[in-house]
Amino acid sequence: FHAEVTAKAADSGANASAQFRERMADAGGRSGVVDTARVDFLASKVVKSLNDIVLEEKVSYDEYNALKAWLIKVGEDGEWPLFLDVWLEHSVEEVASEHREGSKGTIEGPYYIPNAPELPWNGTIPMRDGEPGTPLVFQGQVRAVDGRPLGGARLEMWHADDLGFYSQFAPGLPEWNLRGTWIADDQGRFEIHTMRPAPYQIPTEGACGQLISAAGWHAWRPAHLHFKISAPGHELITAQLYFPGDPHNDDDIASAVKPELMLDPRENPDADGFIADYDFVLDPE
Ligand code: MBD
Ligand code: FE
Repeated sequence: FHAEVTAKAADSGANASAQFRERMADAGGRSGVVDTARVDFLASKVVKSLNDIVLEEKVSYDEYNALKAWLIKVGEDGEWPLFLDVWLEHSVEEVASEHREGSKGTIEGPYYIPNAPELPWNGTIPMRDGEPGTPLVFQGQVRAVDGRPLGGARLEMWHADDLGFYSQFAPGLPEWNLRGTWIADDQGRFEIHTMRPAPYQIPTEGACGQLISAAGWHAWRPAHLHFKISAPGHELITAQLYFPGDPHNDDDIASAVKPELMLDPRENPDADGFIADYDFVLDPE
């Protein structure tokens, strides 16, 4: 069993490379969207920062070769999406959402898949018979910044199972396990039935795991639900929501937790498990 789990974890990072390539190809290949002057400016700045570190910290040939070997391995293991989304995306997201008045968002991470099965406003997420975990009802409303309910808003949600595995990135799970698209009712309301996710460790068997253990870091993210919320004429929000009391809310390896993204779940009076309420407010486009 342990060997099987190890193989799954190692695959998760690698599959993210193939998925990313596919999505970029579907988008018509977004290369060439950054103009020459900007590439010159940014690439020069990156190269200079690296050179400054070498000179300031007197980096040795052993250290330089360790870096070279590691960078080669990141590509071989297919872990560039994992590396970038864990250690860089949070800053990109910060810049991209600076202007927003509506709900806070956070990073997408490497495991989003578009076009998850559509469900009614109060549908149950695709899951296995006997899916492990504690049931969770997640409900709320999608509104515009002026308070208007956004009837028919789309909520895409995806999350890991109780062992920390995402469908389509770890083998052995049904294609759309714990992934769905809900269409809000005419008042923008939704009621999502799922399982409460568990804390999550990023794959430790590949290059990212090698860096984490070489640096004496940890690989944990707090338990989280991923979302994309959209409505015509409004800016799409990519978000994650978290659970109070998680041991990794304060030291998420991906630096993606914000206080505004904390749920306040309560025991469900009508059924097993928990209920959590949360509203999403979308900016106009
Ligand atoms: C995840 O599940 C995740 O959400 C992020 C941001 C990085 C790695 C794995
Ligand atoms: Fe995640």
